[in-house]
Amino acid sequence: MQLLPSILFALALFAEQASAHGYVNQIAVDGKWYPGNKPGSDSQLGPSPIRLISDGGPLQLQGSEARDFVCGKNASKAQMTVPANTSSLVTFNWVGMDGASAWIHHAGPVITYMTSCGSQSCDAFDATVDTKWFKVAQLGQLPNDTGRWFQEGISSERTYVFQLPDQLAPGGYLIRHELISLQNAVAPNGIEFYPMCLQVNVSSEGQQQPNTTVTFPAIYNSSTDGLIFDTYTPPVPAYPFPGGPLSNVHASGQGLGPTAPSLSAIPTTSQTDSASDAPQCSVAPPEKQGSTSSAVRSHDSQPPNGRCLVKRNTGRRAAHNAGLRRAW
Ligand SMILES: [Cu+2]
Repeated sequence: MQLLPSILFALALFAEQASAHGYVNQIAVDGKWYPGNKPGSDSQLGPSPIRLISDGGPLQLQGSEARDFVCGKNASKAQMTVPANTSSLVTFNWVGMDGASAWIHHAGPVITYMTSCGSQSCDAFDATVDTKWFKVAQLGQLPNDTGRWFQEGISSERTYVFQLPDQLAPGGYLIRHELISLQNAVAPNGIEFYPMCLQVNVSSEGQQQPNTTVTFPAIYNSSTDGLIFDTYTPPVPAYPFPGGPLSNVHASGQGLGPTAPSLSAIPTTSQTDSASDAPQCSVAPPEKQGSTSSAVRSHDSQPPNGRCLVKRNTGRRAAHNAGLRRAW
């Protein structure tokens, strides 16, 4: 039965032409939201920790600039570097190009890397020159349906949340967060990359150093796993994530979070150091986690009530035991 995949592929192509893709319009650290500026705009919303890109279209293996694979198209350094701790929850909100509609793509992994800004302040750190990134999180197919993806939850206005590695050494970091869309990846050069970068300053007493790093775009070459993949024709195999294995320094948890507040509801940066710092989503205690089954309901319009699918600093073994492991 080959007809169905062909139709789906045709629909995907149509959707591609009719759409304008998207971007991350705001991020949160432990529930404190920070807006980002619209791609190509000139900082109308003011300073942000999100590196500004020039447009929200996809990067492709052929035809895109090498440097754009680092932090997105023509990414420029951001003015803010926001405070975080080890085990902080970092939340990303993806939207369509109008800044209000939902992210449009359903199929493909969500991968997150970090790199130290070294002795430089992150707002001065040029990531385009041989920067070495370690992979802290990756999220792919739903556990019981390899033809469907957690990204579908993002297209249902859920956020993506991960917990910073618990033994991360202190200092400034860039977080490179990337959606990869596979709806056209049945053909060479059909895969789409949407990387973005966020600047954080981590307070920590940890001292773990990553043992595995990659560079962009070098990691994406003709022999890279997962760049040609058919997510339509069953049985869909397990996805071979590109970007190498998870680093020894990796997230303590990850998952889909609740829908983000609208941008207009976010206090301006001058008002942020108040009691409103409480996390947007209360974190499920380990024994009530149920993370996988909650996450599977990613196409529900309502997220699980106030609940992130990650949990607070109980270590990565507990996170794995709680069911997140299958999503790594
Ligand atoms: Cu697209």
